[in-house]
Amino acid sequence: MRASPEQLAAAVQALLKQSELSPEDTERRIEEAFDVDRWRRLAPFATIGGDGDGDDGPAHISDTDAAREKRRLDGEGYFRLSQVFAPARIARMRRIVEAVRADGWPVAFAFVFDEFWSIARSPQVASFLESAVGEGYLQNTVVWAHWVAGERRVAGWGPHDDYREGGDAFLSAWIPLSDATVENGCMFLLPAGVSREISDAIDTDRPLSPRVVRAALQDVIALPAAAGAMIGWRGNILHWGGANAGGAEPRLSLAIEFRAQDARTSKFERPLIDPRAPLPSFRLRLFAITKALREYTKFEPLLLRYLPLTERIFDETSDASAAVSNPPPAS
Ligand SMILES: O=C(O)CCC(=O)C(=O)O
Repeated sequence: MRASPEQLAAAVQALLKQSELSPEDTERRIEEAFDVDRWRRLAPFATIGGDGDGDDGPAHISDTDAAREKRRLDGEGYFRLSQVFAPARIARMRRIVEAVRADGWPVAFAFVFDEFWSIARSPQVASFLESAVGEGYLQNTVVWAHWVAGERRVAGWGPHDDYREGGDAFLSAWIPLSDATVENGCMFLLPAGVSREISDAIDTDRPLSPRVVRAALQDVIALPAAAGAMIGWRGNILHWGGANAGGAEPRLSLAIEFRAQDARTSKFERPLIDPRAPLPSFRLRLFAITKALREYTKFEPLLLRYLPLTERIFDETSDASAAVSNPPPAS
């Protein structure tokens, strides 16, 4: 007899529950998560409480590239900039992710380190972001680090959009820390215009006509991006991480989001931070990480293993979020 989909789903839930961290491990990790010196020892080549820039040299975007990609963003809803960040910086950030993972943490904990908050602050990157989101733009506290294992069929996140009604007041930036190739699951997307119809159909479970499916398949854009590039999209763009077709290298990347100064913001993305101010406090970083961990079990169910840990750190750091006063009006 075959198991029904419901039985399979229940079995998966039970297995996930069994793999949850034990209460003892949860307590130990909570203590470790708040221990700044422990993080510093884990990645002595990185900083917490510095500027995260080291002596790697600033990021670089030529005027020509910036103008071309701003046009692409305006027309198609996405941009792709190659060779933006200094290779030494990207290598350091990759080592941070590897160290965090090797110590048994979800890789999003890489965001305890300065490097992950300062990456988009150098003048030419800031200038591109300003052209895309407007003067006085802000960063929200939706952050993520991706590790897609180098094994056949392992895939990045499934198709979704980040903020459908965000318009020009929203921009996601995605920075590969290893080469993201068509073979190991680079990002794919549907350009503006096509995305909306498909996203609405996915949300409402509505079948699409073969004509729409055929057209959409031909419109898919693959975004291979070498380590140190920066790509991104508006909130209404349907995008996804591809499936690994047999590449042995894991795919590592990070994602951050930017908002227009006067944008109406959702509770999930608050508080917003000013990219011209000092880097966010350590507690606010833990808040942002655990806020994302709670939400993104929908993309990465294995994160359920950390749920008790996540909830506790999230609760204990909510004061850090409340301490940030946000200029944008609440929705
Ligand atoms: O890296 C991935 O697989 C998905 C990234 C993504 O969709 C996002 O950060 O919004």
